[in-house]
Amino acid sequence: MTRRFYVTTPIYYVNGAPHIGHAYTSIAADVMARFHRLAGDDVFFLTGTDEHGQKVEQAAQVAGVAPKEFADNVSANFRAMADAMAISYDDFIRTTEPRHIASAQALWRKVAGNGAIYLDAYEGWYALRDECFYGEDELVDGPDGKKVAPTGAPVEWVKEPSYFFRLSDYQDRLLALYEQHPEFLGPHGMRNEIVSFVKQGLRDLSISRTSFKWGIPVPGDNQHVMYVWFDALANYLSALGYPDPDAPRMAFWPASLHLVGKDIARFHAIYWPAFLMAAGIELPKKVFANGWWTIEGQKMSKSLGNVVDPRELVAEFGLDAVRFFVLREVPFGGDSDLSRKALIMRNNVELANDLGNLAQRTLSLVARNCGGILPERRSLTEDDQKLLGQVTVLPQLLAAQFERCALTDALEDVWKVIRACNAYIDHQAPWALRKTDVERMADVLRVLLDALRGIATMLQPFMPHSMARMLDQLGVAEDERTFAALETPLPGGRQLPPPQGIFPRYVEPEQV
Ligand code: ME8
Repeated sequence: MTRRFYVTTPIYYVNGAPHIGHAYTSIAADVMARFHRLAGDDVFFLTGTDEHGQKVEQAAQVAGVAPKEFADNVSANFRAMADAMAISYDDFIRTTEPRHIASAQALWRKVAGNGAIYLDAYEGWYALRDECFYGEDELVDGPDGKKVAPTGAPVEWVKEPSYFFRLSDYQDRLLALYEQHPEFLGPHGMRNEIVSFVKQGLRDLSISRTSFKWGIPVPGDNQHVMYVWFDALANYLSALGYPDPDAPRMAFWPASLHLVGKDIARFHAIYWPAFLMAAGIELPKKVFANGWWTIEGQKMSKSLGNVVDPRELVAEFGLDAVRFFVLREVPFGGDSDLSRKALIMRNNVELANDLGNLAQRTLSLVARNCGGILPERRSLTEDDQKLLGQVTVLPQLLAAQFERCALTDALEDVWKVIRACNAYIDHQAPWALRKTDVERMADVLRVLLDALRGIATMLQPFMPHSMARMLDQLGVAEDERTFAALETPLPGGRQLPPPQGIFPRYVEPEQV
């Protein structure tokens, strides 16, 4: 039976331009989506933009345009960024779309119908930058002696009528969820953080605002717009066609994985399951939080002028080198630093040298000594079997790594095989066999070509364009690129195209 895999990115606020942080989560989600497609699963991959709320309203005001027009422009920019990064989303949801508005309102009615919403008045701290309410006890001292949010965001005292969600009723059920399903929330450190936060006690949550208008009207009370997080989280259901039970995409619910940044784990691991419990809707299988990027050791910020547009990096280094770097540099889930030096090093050592050279050496030997024809697979020596054995287990090994969102470990597993191939080619020395034993030379090259096919197949989710080129050069047809297809060796005798370098070494312009 085909398994379904539904993966989401956060929907990004349209208050500013997309940067490498947004691209990061989207790339990781894309790698997961592509991996599951190649594994034969039925995949639905959702991304989009979060367009309501006071933060967006204010950004539009500053720009001097109407919020919808402002949102249209920035949302288009996010979509262009996703396209430039080869994000293979199946749908791009915008929270200003009628389908989303209707769906978020239906979710509200359902939660309210089950008695989990009541009208009262909110009085307390609100951080606009985080679009988040904070308790007095959560505030910390800011640089100028003023209290700020734990994230450093300024807070203001808000007092207005508000609908409340009975979050406090869900404390025990949430704790039971984390306890019974340890896989629901990762990485481990984040899980501990959320568990101890919930254990401290949950207050009911203000879920509507009256002091501004840029939001989805609360059903039955036009004075209120929904709190932007109630609106935003509903996107994961609205894109599937909720509340229509016959909408074909509803079969993808519950989501397999909500990939988010660590800044918004709280909303996804506490509020979202509580809203769903209140609505009587099945819970997502997993929420995983990625770590935070700094730039050359510094926090990314407009005032420091160090905000990196991923498209600029792509123009300089190439798309796949950037996709590879962000997932390779630091174990997925941890914080990472984007430094030019590290990016160039990864590109030159691991892509150009370890993998690119291996392919180039093998393919040029085949071109020069075998007429560019894929040799037959014949009997294998112990060394051959050992190497190919390492390749054969890759799909299974990587499936287990992906299951725990260990994307960096998955890359390391592939790199172990690449290093083994490099040791094998040096040890077997097919260039020397050319003079002494042509048949053995062909066998060695065939083993290397098979290993490279396995490697390139498994790396497709990470580096789709360059691995497609590598598979072209290895004579692997489009329909032979799934993980299952690896079980069938290619027939010998295929004419391979002339080899071409895939990963150029990067040389700093001043050194040229
Ligand atoms: O929070 N490092 O949107 P947002 C790593 N609209 N990831 C980063 C990053 C960085 N420096 N900066 C941003 C919102 N991100 C809400 C989400 S979902 C229902 C609503 C990534 O535009 C990371 O995934 O502030 C983070 O969670 C997300 O962008 C925040 O995007």
